[in-house]
Amino acid sequence: RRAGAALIGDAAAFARTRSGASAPSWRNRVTTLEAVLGDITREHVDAIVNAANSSLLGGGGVDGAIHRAGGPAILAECRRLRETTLPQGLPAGDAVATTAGRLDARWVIHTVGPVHSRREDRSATLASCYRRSLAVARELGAQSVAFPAVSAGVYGWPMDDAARIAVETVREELAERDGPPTLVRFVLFGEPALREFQAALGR
Ligand code: AR6
Repeated sequence: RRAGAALIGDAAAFARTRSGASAPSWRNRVTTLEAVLGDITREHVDAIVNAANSSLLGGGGVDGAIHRAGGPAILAECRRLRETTLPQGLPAGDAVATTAGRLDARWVIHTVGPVHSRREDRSATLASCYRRSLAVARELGAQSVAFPAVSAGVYGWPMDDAARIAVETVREELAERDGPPTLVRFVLFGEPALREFQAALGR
């Protein structure tokens, strides 16, 4: 279940440590990035990312599973967000946190992926989902974050492309700054999705 792990961040410091130099505090400066097979609602992490829609009021796929498993407290907070700061809903590419209800996590970070289009390149919006979700996670102080394959279900994104954008964006974002999160885990439904994320992690 832990296949596909890769270390990023201060990889050079990590390599130096492994090759026998004195042990600096590289652990604080390295984030583990991994892809696993599973149901994201069963993850024990600080923040679980939800592939929501702009309404924030629930749906199918991973969104439906998160609301079912987490219970009504999540929807209640989403409704409050709609009544207060997000009357128009959450735009594609943005992210916002709520309680995780009964999930074994502290927060759910809701992000809205773009619907895939063959006519228009919306990859910047998909990348923004990962960037904004990590920014929200960092503001909360989340040490560990689990992502699903945003936009790769109902929203129609080809899995290879979705995986490449996810991995490249998270890598870039983590390399740009120190500190948490120290674990980013992609939790995938099915072997084909896992294979694409592992391939992207290996590049
Ligand atoms: N754990 C991990 N991955 C899952 C789970 C789960 N429990 N359930 C599904 N997936 P989707 P989208 C995978 O459709 O494409 C909703 O109705 C799934 O196999 O959930 O961003 C929202 O309300 C796929 O690989 O999200 C929106 O209206 C990936 O998660 C719309 O769908 C994403 O599939 C968002 O569509």
